[in-house]
Amino acid sequence: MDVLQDLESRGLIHQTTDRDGLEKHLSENQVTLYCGFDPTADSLHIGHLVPITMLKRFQKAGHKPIALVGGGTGMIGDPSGRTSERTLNDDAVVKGYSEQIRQQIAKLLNFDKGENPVVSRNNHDWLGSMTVIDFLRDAGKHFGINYMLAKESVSARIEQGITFTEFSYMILQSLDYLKLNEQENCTLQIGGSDQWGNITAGMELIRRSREEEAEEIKVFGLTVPLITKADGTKFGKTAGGAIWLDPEKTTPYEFYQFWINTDDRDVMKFTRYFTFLTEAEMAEMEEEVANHPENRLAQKRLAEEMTKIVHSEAALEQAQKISASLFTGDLKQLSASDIEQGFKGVPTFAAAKEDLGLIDLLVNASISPSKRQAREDIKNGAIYINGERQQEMQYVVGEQDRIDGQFTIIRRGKKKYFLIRY
Ligand code: 545
Repeated sequence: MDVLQDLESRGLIHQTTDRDGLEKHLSENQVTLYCGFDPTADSLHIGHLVPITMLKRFQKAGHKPIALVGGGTGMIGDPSGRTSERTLNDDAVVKGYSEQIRQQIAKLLNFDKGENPVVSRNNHDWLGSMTVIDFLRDAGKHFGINYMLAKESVSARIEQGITFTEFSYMILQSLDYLKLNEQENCTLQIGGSDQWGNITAGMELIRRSREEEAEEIKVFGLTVPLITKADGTKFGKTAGGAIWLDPEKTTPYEFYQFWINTDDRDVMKFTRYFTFLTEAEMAEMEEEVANHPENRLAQKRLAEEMTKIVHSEAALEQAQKISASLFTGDLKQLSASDIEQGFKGVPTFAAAKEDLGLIDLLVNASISPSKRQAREDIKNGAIYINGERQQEMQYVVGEQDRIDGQFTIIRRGKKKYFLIRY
């Protein structure tokens, strides 16, 4: 199966320019393609995984992907898909984010490894030193104002307002495509559906500025769909915010749990979008969802694949261990690092490493509202220390209850957890 057919069967193609021409182009050539990422934050989130894995799919099919970090464009701000003007980030902030984003993509795509490695470029290298005279003479002359006004990214903002800065953004992205086309024979740009206008603008600039050249220049664009969910809510957002790829912002356990919680109606779609599983493997999963949805095997498989791709085998094992412990309530084998991940966001009480009566601890840590209630809770068997019920009224919480010397986990009732941190 050729790469476009694979992408199509996975539902990964939203739009392409000249579909038949692109198919031919990809079957006859080793194609250099690129996707750009602006450093607007210090981390990518799971929404960015589709275009990133897309670069990998092309690489696996023998083509040559470029991951472009927008160190230059990130200084300006893409109006595409946004209803209001962005605030500009400082030079140093953009530089810092660029490096963080580059490293993140490097980890996912193994830069410079193998026969047709993914390579990275930073458009600050050419946009940063371009003079305003060159910009207006060489690039600006190829862009009619009517053409620019008709672009969705601009027309959608006319009422709200758009500055000349953001209005000009499409020219910068177009210059990148021209640059990569001239210097590296890049002939395909990919991106999310919000990037269609910028991608086609770049193709237009290439055609116009290289029209005198003998051979006919063929360039293409391809966009991936926006990810939607069956229940209509936004993909990739939870009550706690975005699901980041940075393990410091979203722990591998939280990341794993996010995929575990996928709706039955979405699980196969996401598996097709995000993983590299084969048709046969996915057919098996699909049967599981249809016949034994209660086992959630498809969700488990998706969560496993994604945690391995984004984090590591070791991170996956840890996430599974934490999940199993929390499910069974058996918390004894958890390490301090497991607890740190698994109990992020749980009410935490800082205590000194001293013996303390259980009743006092429950009140001090606001686990029970009063001493009377604390006694009641203990008597009723509602209090668990590190997963074990404690019904002794005079129990003293001490050294033996400190996991790795750092934590005691208290549970009140069925699933209200509290953390004592020493
Ligand atoms: C810059 C210069 C180019 C080509 C592309 C660009 C970037 C492009 C853009 N893309 C988005 C983006 O988001 C921030 C990521 C890092 C925190 O704004 N103008 O940079 C997203 N992109 C991936 C997909 C996207 C898009 O990186 O294309 O659709 C999201 O899925 O929004 O020469």
